[in-house]
Amino acid sequence: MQSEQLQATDLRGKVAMVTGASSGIGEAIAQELVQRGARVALFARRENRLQELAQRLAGKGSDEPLIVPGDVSKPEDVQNLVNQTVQRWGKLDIVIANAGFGYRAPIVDGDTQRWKQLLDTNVYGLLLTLKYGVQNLLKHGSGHVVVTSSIAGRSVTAGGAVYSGSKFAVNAITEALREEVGQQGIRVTTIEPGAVATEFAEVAGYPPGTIEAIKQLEPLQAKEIAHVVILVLEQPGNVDIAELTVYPTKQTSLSIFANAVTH
Ligand code: NJP
Repeated sequence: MQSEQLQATDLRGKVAMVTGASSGIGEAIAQELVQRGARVALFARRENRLQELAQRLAGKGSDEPLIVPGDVSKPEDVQNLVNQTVQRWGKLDIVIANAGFGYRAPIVDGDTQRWKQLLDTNVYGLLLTLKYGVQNLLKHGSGHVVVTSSIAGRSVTAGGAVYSGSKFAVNAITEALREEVGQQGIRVTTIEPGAVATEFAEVAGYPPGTIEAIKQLEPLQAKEIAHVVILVLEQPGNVDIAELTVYPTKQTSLSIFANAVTH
């Protein structure tokens, strides 16, 4: 029997915006996209890190990346990202909503400023990215949204109320979006990674014991998550991988985080 050739999505010439592109998973996704010929707008607060990445990517793809510094929790910054991307390349095909950070503490000890900053970034910032990004995808009746959630969006341990709570919200928001725009040809995917070796643990302020425990798990590399994202994006246009959980093989639960409190 002759096997039919599947029509993979070609990323060459696609226009993508990546939030949280200044390090870790977002940086790795941007890199993989550029190497496959996509045109990529890089967004995060640390402009110097975006410039360093753009320099490293120079000559590797079809076009130089666009650098748009900004804070994902500010509507005007996210609108600026979308506007600049569309102005430069005339369209938007792929939204990678990835900016986020972690925090752990029992609720009664919680730092209310950190709570607010985390929810503003992980939840409100995601909503802004989806609102302004997807408005543009809808104009063309096609496109793909990939959201970085977490295994912490599927289960919770003591100390994880706010981070897990934010990622449960991310999963709900992303699923609602899929139901809202699927009929209009827009694919929506939630990626839920386990531990990934990025700046995440340091930014979250995990204690040394937790950082060591993560190392023992042989955490995923950012590039490995980026490869999963590429796999999802390259599916034929009628295939939407809605949700993917990706663990380091040795991570079988969230228990290593149970006693971790941000310092
Ligand atoms: O962490 P990191 P990851 N406005 O710290 C940006 C999820 N995740 O790559 O603004 C705009 O290397 C920040 O940029 P900057 C996690 O929840 C991770 O691991 O310059 N951007 C940087 O580029 C998050 O959603 C693990 O500081 C803002 C990026 O976000 C995603 O993966 C496990 C921003 C963070 O890069 C990427 O995190 C898991 C703002 N207000 C889920 N605030 C893991 N690593 O183990 C932050 O399950 N950024």
